[in-house]
Amino acid sequence: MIQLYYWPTPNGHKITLFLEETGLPYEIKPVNIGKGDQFKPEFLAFSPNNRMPAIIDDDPAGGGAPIGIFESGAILLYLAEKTGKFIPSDLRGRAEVLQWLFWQMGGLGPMAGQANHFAHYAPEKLPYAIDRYVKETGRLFAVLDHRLRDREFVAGAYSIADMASYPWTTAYERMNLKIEDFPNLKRWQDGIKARPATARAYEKGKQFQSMPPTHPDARKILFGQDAATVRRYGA
Ligand SMILES: N[C@@H](CCC(=O)N[C@@H](CS)C(=O)NCC(=O)O)C(=O)O
Repeated sequence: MIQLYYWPTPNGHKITLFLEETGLPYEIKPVNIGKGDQFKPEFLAFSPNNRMPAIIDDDPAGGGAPIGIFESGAILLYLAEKTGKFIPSDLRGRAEVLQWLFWQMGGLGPMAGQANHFAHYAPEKLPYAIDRYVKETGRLFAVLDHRLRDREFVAGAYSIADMASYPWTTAYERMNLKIEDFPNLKRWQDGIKARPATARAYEKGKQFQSMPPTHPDARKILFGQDAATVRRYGA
């Protein structure tokens, strides 16, 4: 059984997309990030970055002690290797998927996250920051759109590279982007949205109610973190 430490955000959705596609048994352990569950010692013990998603696999290949994993890209890769699904086994196919997975982890996710932050959550509207991150997110959307001009999915068949990127493209309006400017991306998005596993994954998230990140209590927890926050772990 996979214990999934989860909250319904784009990074959380990546993992339920995978688990619903494969039917691998899992149990959701909610991590209400607006209330500070990411700082609970039992969570930090295997997810030291105080971010979700994270998993514990009680039944790792070859037996032995349960394995805990944090970072959504590492989790997707671990689960793909565990099941032999959504990543090709040949050298070239695997390299294609991995480069697009890492592209999402190092680029699209962080940039879209900052675009959203400065457009909606920053206490001051900082034109330079908004412009910088919206432009970069738009550039990354265009890279994905161009990639999808002559293929159905990002890298061969539907894979963990698609699952990583999809949740970061659906909230394009919050990044001040127009989906009509990215027609190939839109076609790809529509195809993923129509998959029954995608519907199930997003449905799973609806049972968890988030306090808006703009609520003063949530804002303090989510946007007030610094080095001292980490040094307090285990105190
Ligand atoms: N690189 C990490 C990022 C995870 C991340 O940023 N998670 C957010 C929600 S999407 C979180 O847990 N935030 C809690 C916090 O900021 O304290 C991953 O891909 O797993």
